[in-house]
Amino acid sequence: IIGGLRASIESQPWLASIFKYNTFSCGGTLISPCWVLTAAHCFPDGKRTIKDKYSVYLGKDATNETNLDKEQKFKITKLVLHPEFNSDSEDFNNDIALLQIVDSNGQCAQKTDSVRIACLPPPQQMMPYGAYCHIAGYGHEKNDDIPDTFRYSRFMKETKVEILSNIVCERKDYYGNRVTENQFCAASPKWTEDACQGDSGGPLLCKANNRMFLFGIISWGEGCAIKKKPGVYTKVTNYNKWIAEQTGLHTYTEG
Ligand code: 4AZ
Repeated sequence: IIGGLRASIESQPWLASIFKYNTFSCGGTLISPCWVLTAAHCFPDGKRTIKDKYSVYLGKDATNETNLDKEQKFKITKLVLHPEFNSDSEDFNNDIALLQIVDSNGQCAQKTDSVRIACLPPPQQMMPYGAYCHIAGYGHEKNDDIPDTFRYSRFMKETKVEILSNIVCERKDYYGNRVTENQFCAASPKWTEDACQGDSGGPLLCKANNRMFLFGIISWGEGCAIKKKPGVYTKVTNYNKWIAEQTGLHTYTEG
């Protein structure tokens, strides 16, 4: 996360961290005790992914620290990549994946102060264009091109970005036709706050009907915190049906 502040996991208790072998690779969001929503591009081997390579953690303040009182560790029992995600296309359309998780005792996530579920928006919920929404992750804090894990913040950070209309984001000086109807863009007015490398897969949450909902999955962008190059997010409201079909979860409009 560029800009923003360090925060403790209790302020984003749905934030998951995905590790490949023992290296942090992506963020994710807990949407039910047994399911984490993330980005399909976090699994570059696609259907040939070896699930045993991966671990999923919840309740972590920092990716390089272990706090057994707070964190919960899982393996992936099922990896569902969106069937129309194509890592070869440069727009990253359908950059969405579901992970079914289980711990070494055969249990899913347990609700604590540091581990909690994020709500999916109800069906037909409108995108809150113009609203400020929260993003969180353990990714880069500075915009540089060195793809080096040491540049990850390691600490969880969060910040606020404004949801842009697709009309603005599809302008030639923004991303043109590289942004699809399954995506939206978000940025800060002074281009000082953004998601960055290592944040992808993680959440963008907005208030709607006085409650916070998961509207976006951090997906891609040209660099980070660059003028007219906003962060691009997977539009979760386009996938309600797919998520329900894959997980058997329902999204509620009340409660
Ligand atoms: C990445 O590489 C990435 N500025 C994620 C988000 C953004 C850029 C890159 C948005 O994971």
